[in-house]
Amino acid sequence: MSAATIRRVEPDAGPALLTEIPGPKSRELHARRAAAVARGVNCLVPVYIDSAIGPWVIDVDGNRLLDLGSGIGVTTIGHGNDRVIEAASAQLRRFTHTLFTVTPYEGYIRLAELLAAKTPGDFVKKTFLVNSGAEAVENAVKIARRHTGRRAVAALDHAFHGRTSLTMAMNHSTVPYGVGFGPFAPDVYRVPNSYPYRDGLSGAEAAARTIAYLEKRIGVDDLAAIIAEPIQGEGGFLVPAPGYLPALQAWANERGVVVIADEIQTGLARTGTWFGSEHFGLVPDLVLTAKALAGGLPLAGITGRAEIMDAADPGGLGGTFGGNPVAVAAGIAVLEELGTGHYFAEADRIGQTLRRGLDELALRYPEIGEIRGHGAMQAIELSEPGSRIPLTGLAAEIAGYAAKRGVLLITAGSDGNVIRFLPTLVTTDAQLEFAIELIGEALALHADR
Ligand code: PLZ
Repeated sequence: MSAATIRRVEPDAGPALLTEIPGPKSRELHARRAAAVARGVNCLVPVYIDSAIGPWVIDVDGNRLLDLGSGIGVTTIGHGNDRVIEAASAQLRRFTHTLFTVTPYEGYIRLAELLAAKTPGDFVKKTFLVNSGAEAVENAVKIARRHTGRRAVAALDHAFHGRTSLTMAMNHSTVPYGVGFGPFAPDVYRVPNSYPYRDGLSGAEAAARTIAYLEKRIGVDDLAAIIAEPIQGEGGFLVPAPGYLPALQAWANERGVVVIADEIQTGLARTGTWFGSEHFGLVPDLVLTAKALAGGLPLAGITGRAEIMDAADPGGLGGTFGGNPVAVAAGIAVLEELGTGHYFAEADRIGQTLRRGLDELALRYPEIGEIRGHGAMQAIELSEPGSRIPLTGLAAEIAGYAAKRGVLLITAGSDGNVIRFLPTLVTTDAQLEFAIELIGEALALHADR
């Protein structure tokens, strides 16, 4: 089925399967992949994609699947958004590369202006553009170190910040992200986070615990920055207790420690606001964007207080492809599209629909320990009934069941026991309800066993 045909399907339509999942053509490609692609590159769903539009991906066997992961939160405004396609195509025809640090172009400046306007905080901001989330984290750390003259960086338990040498050392889970890849970057410390479902602490209590670690294990004199995802993504959509993030911020602000918000998964309308920080009253010094920023083209940004961003000397920041003109054109189009406003309401609607359906499911299945999130970033944590012990395996089982029925769901959680929803903001209620029904069926099958 072509993208043009898909555009005409009824808005509330469900998946349309022509073959079993994965189909014969996908299976053939999967065999070729095994021979050609490195084993360390994982594959969650061995379904090979031919085209994508709105909330749909269409595979090489002609199956139309509902994409509730958006490539881990990237195609937030939907696959194949017209404004993004037109902007990127036009730029593709004008020029594809000059290197902003050699001969610059306006788009980079325009995107920097837009990011300064939309990120939290009413102060003068500047931006630096790179290619990936991990690269944004790396550069935020570089800038914070140069600004403070201090060396240590604190990341939170259950954090995920990337796969480069520095960011690998910042992740909670060394398995699988770091195993065998050491030695790890020094001066990176992990400190306790706020995980209300498991620690039962209030925001103030959790912050006091984190601060005690910062003061004792690192020492303020050496601490350049603390980095936090407002809602921890790969860690399982951990929503911190109210007051936790502002308390950390207040502590850091008083001591000249740079506060970095990793908004790579939470940013850009995903949670119903421009940035996840807004739900928690967090005003970071530096905000990191990637994923949804350019609607699928590789682009990431570090945006923050001008005096911090300007700490690096001319030539200290750069990279061949950072702020690529085509990606930047797409980025501007995404921000303009989000500026139309209706996406924020859609994220709220999606959150409410998911909550309603999942709450109902939780009444029937005690394995659903907690439902949490904001807007179109929701998750369920699966625990042994009657306890908070992670139920490993079931999340993958549910995702596998849903995939066979044409719904792509992704898992998360340091223990792999979380199902996360990151739907495109053009997903309808009926489509979400269908997905929840499938989760119910998978849970019923599990209970029967
Ligand atoms: N910070 C909060 O979620 C990327 C990882 C996919 P890159 N998360 C998806 C995988 O298997 O590697 C992520 C994130 C947060 C940083 C990153 C890293 O962003 O663009 O993947 O480098």
